[in-house]
Amino acid sequence: MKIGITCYPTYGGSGAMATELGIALAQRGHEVHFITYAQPFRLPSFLPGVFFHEVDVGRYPLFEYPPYDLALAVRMHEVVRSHGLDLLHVHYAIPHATSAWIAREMLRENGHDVTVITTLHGTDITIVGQDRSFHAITKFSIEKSDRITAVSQYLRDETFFAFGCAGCEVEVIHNFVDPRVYNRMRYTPLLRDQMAGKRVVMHISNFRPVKRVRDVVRIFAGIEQEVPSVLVMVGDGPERSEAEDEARLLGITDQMHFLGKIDSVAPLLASADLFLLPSEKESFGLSALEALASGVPVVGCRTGGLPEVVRDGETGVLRDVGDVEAMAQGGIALLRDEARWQAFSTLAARDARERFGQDAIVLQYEDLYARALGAKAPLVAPGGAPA
Ligand code: GMT
Repeated sequence: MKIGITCYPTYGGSGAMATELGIALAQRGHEVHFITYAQPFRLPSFLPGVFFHEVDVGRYPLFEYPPYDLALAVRMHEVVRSHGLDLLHVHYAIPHATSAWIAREMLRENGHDVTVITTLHGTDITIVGQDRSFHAITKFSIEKSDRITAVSQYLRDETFFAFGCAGCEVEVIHNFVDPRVYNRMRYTPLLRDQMAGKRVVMHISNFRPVKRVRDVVRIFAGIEQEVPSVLVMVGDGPERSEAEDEARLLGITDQMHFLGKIDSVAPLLASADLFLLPSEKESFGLSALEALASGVPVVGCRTGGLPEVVRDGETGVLRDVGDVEAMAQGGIALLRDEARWQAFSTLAARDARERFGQDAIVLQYEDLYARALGAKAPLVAPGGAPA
């Protein structure tokens, strides 16, 4: 198949997932075209079967807000025509599903067609899409997609709750992880070796308010009082200074390390003993899955889609949002009991592979593509002949 993929190419779980999917599809013999404003961060410079088409928004003094969504639609239209794409798979509804709809309408004007598949990732439904400025266009664009998927059952339910989407089918296809990459046996635990016998607690995110990074620091402060440990913060974003403030306030700056943005986190996770993800709401929590696959138990909140990923009491500890004390206690209990930690770690890696292994989930996407293409009636030109 010839597949166009559009996603946010900079840091973030939806872009990471879309890129890994594209790479896996190319390895399975498909031709994959990324159409976006920058090369996706997880995409190496060259891979057989993978192509990148940059969207140029252009600049014009009149445009205070250059219309990216229109430039994207035009590029999609162009790439579908010039490369004969079968489908456009867009990740994150806004504005990608809208641009894909425009591109498809433009194609239809000329007797062509393309199948549009939208994967909902999280805040496109739970936050941005529910903003008054975007609600109607999000609902419209979802409903106009040929197929819709959501990365968790929770997100599927939220989509119906927030948008109604009468007559829509939303299939759950979970995020996935490549167990060949996320495997602690594969890497030398360099980070741990530097920490002088202390346990390594880790957080990876884009440091947005939804991640509650102050809670990350508070949970760690509780753990650190009982178990000699360090907190490694990976990523960057608007709330980083909040985390630094909290660390200063609690007097634990020396035990914290901010590594900034790092593309390849699997070698770091191989050094971690505990992963903290106390977000307000995660539709899935891809970073938690990557931690679990690396044999790192997760401490987080029992909201959103995280309980679909982390098994409370078996592969991690889930408590109420904001209950930093309970999350710290859960972490301490695990770090103090080596046999228990080992049991959680082993099951985490196994469960992640069994339920969210890349190969099986990529097959689910392939199956969806085949069904979506099979369901399309061939276009009929005005004279009755196929277009
Ligand atoms: O929705 C977002 O906040 C952005 C998105 C991203 O690009 O990072 O994150 C969402 O998609 C990920 C991949 O499917 C999920 O693992 C994250 O849980 C989800 N984020 C939220 O729901 C906050």
